[in-house]
Amino acid sequence: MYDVVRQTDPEIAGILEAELGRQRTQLEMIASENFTSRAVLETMGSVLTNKYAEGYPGKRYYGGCVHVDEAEMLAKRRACKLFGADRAMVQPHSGSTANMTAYLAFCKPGDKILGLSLSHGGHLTHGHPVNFSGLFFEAVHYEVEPGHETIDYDKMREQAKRERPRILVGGASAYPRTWDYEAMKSIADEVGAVFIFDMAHIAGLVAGGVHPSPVPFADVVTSTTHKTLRGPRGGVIVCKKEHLKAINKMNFPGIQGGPLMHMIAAKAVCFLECLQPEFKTYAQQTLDNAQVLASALLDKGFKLASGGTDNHLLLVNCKPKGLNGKEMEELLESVSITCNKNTVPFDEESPFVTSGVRLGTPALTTRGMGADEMRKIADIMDRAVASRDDENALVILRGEAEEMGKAFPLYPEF
Ligand code: DSN
Repeated sequence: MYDVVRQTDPEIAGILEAELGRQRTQLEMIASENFTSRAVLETMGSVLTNKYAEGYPGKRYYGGCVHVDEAEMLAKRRACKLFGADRAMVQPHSGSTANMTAYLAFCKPGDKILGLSLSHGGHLTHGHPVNFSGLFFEAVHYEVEPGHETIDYDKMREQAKRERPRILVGGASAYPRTWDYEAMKSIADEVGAVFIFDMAHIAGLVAGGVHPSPVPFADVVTSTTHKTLRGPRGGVIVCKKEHLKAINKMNFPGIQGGPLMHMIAAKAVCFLECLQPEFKTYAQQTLDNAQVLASALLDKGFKLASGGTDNHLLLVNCKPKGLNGKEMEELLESVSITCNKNTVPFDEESPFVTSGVRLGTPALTTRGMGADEMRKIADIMDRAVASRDDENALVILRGEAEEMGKAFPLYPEF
């Protein structure tokens, strides 16, 4: 593997080999990560990277766009089919630029946006003060409720009526529950706001038909393509027909320059894969695995934000086990389980320490793992916590985790 790179740049080839080894060895439980197919990888590494194509299919600022036009049209058509959407725009380089495009298509700098607070599971681009969304706009936030740690839509309505935001944003990076899209649309309508839903985390579950879809309700839906969708790193927007013109214009020339045509073609491959019956099975298994993992962790005395999950991720409050999130992340890495520290609702620790970790099942489900492996992971976590000061015990647990990984080879043909 990487023979050509090795001839040109042995240092980078070494890094590629090492990262492939790490991905094969550790149990990947970062909820936003996944493993793409070889077809997606091959398309990303294709000659389409050489092409400039500012503009949109049929209306470019460069010649020679006949083939990239076909790729972009395929990606757009497939995204619409996959999500039952009127229109799709597949050029966003990332979820962040997709959100920036969506906001600026409807808002002017200084306008008000209302989204879920980052510390309650939201995302940086939903109005955090250090992000463009908090710098450009006047951002206000809703939160989850103490106790059940879910969103109260009556409170959201009251807040929206008080604040009169121009945009109501839904979606999250660490919220394990489903959303009431209908309530959010009626709140947005009542206060004259645009309803934008960022489904980056749950898009694959939505595509697989195992999670309710925001598409019939939201004016605009943004997403990344590399999380549960299992595609290339990038963004996508689907929207009602009447909004496409504003979305197109804001993405280019408003925000981005030349589209990444190799990534757009890889998005087309991803959407085709997601349209296959096997993807429904994958999405269901991702959900089932999260359920099994949640109940196995609860049985072992772990505390989960909101008491469980309706999607692919779990937010574990580590404090009852005597650790903070940073310590738990490090402990799990020492037994070859990769996850990320994460604030839990009403966290008293800083974002660099946190009280929790976020665990997700998409990547391990791609490797073929199921209920037995989820129970085994809960067991390894429990034993790791119990023997966290015993280096020998941790070495044994790391061996168990890595053995489990070996039974589900990753990119065996490389
Ligand atoms: N960084 C992503 C996540 O981990 O959820 C969101 O953009």
